[in-house]
Amino acid sequence: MKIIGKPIANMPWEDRPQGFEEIIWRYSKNPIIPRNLIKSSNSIFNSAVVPFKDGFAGVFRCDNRARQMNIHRGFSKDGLNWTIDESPITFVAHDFETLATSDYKYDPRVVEINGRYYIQWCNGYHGPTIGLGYTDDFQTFYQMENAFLPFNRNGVLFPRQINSHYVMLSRPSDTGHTAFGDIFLSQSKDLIYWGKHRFVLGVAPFEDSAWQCLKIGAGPSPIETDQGWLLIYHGVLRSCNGYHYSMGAALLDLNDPSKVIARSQDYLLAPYTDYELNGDVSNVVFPCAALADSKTGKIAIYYGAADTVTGVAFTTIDLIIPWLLGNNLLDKNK
Ligand code: BMA
Repeated sequence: MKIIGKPIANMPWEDRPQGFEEIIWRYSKNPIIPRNLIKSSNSIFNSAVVPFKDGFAGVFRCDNRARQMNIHRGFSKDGLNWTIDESPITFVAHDFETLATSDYKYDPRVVEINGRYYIQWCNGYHGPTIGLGYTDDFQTFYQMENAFLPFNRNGVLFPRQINSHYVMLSRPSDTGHTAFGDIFLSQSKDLIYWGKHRFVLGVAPFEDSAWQCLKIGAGPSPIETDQGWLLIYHGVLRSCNGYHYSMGAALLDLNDPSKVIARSQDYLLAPYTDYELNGDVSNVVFPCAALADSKTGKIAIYYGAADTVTGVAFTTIDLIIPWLLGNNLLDKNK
């Protein structure tokens, strides 16, 4: 099984602990980013990273001590130790027509497409919708038009065009703590006008897979593999004590990613550790980025924990794909 894409020279990594049988394991020094890494922050979580030059760059969700939500730039040599700017990213308008307003920005994703780094985030514009911007150098950042009307969250671009279209996943929602939500796909020739909307993945029946029965949303930019697009996503369970956020995986058709080949019945990772169980919002793991090394098949998933800190978990393509195909919810429903 193969990851299709560039090799990552200094891939962040830690071997699976001896005797540990699970297909995913947390970094032993988690959380890699404490809530107060910068002076102004209340919490740093749900953040995205990308290989950049001889190391890594990232866009981090930093909620400040007025509990305003914004996104900040960061750099790292090894993908594990980060420096993050004290001030939020300032965007300039992509063109004179662009409406570059944001009441807030949160839950960023970053993906490189043909040498340009595209940032997607939840943008406050008369309610949450999908903000879109780009940078070529992580110095100057441009904001484009919002991709969709409010209300929408979890906008996630694929790392290349498919059939000559940019492709974005999103999760139409409402103004608040949306108690519903499925994943849709939209296409664009120019990253401005979006259409050809298709349903991709819905919530699962409670009795089959309760961790993803209330709402779901795409996580990192999908990883291209020889088996299909590997999508890591979050799913939500409503318990008697509030929402629980876990992560799972799906495999989408390479040529038509609205077609689902497999989705995991079991969760991949759920809140187990203290920093996932306890924080500003308890019981949350929320993936927003993955580094995938085509040379070794190693995958590092970056996720927000309890809406407070950021952690990393590791797996490999040879572990996750067989697990997914052997644990396919779609087979159970045949
Ligand atoms: C979602 C988003 C995420 C957050 C999660 C858990 O609706 O707001 O940013 O991590 O809730 O609170």
